[in-house]
Amino acid sequence: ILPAAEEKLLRQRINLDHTLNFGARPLVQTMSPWKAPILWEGMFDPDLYDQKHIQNESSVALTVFAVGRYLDAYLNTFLTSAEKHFMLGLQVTYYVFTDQPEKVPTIKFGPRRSLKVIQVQKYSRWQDISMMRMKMISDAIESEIHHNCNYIFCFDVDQVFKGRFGSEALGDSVALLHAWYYKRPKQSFTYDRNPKSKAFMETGDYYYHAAIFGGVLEHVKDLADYCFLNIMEDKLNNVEALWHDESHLNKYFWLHKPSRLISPEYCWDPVIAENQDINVTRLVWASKNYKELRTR
Ligand code: 2GW
Ligand code: MN
Repeated sequence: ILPAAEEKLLRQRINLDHTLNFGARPLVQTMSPWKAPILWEGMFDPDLYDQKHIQNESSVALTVFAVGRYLDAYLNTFLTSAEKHFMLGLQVTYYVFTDQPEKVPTIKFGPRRSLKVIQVQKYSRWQDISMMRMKMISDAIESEIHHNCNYIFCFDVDQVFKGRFGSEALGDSVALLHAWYYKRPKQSFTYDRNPKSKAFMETGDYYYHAAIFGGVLEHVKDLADYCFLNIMEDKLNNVEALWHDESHLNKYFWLHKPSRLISPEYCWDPVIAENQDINVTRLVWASKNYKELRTR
């Protein structure tokens, strides 16, 4: 990296976490055993984070895949809602990966917000559509995204923004606590338990949801490369991890602890009745008609 670029990166990593109020949410865990903050509503001053990131010219890439029927089913709502809630005030570039570029909706974007389409092929197995995202994210970081952005967040498309999803979530390496598992005992975590798979793990810290992961480019590229490599090695050995890319992502974050965790307020499933911890829903799972979407 050039000295100027390096200096910029350093400036961008100015840390506001000493301003976090870890006691604001006594009923939930607000810090991991390795001292990474777990972000819950009430712990942070949103304006403080916004000011700092605007001042430091932080720029954010959002990647999302909309392949096959998922484009019509989800992309428009996803993007329209992101325009209302995702990283407002910062420079944002959406990278939409699709097999049907001509069908990407035309949306009126806010200032300093834009969209790029990256054409991808449609794998016939849905497991491959999901897993191959890791390869394409890595390639795009290397070829395009690093020119425009210093942070990246990778999203599933089958979700809708409902509230602020802001700059407090930016960090070196960011993982999401899975809405269904954040309160469950570790034995119930659905890690891959097959010793033949590279994703195999016996124990871990949390169960992370692959619907959102992010961080600075070099960390996310490392994660994507790691997952892709292990997915390919599994293919050579004729095995597939239980939850595909999500199993590999859980293994990666077990070996390389994330520096920042986001609570299920950042990705909630409204089907879950027990929701007393959820003071704000920032993003929710869209309802899914599995039969219609998954049969072909
Ligand atoms: C996926 C499953 C079945 C049929 C189609 C697809 C599909 C997914 C597709 O036809 N087109 C497509 O663009 N996708 C993309 O892959 C899309 O961005 C979608 O959000 C993402 C993951 O698939 P999804 O959302 O149906 O899977 P979930 O919600 O069960 O996700 C969790 O588990 C996955 C692995 O099985 C991934 O790790 C995902 O990140 C997790 O949230
Ligand atoms: Mn999903």
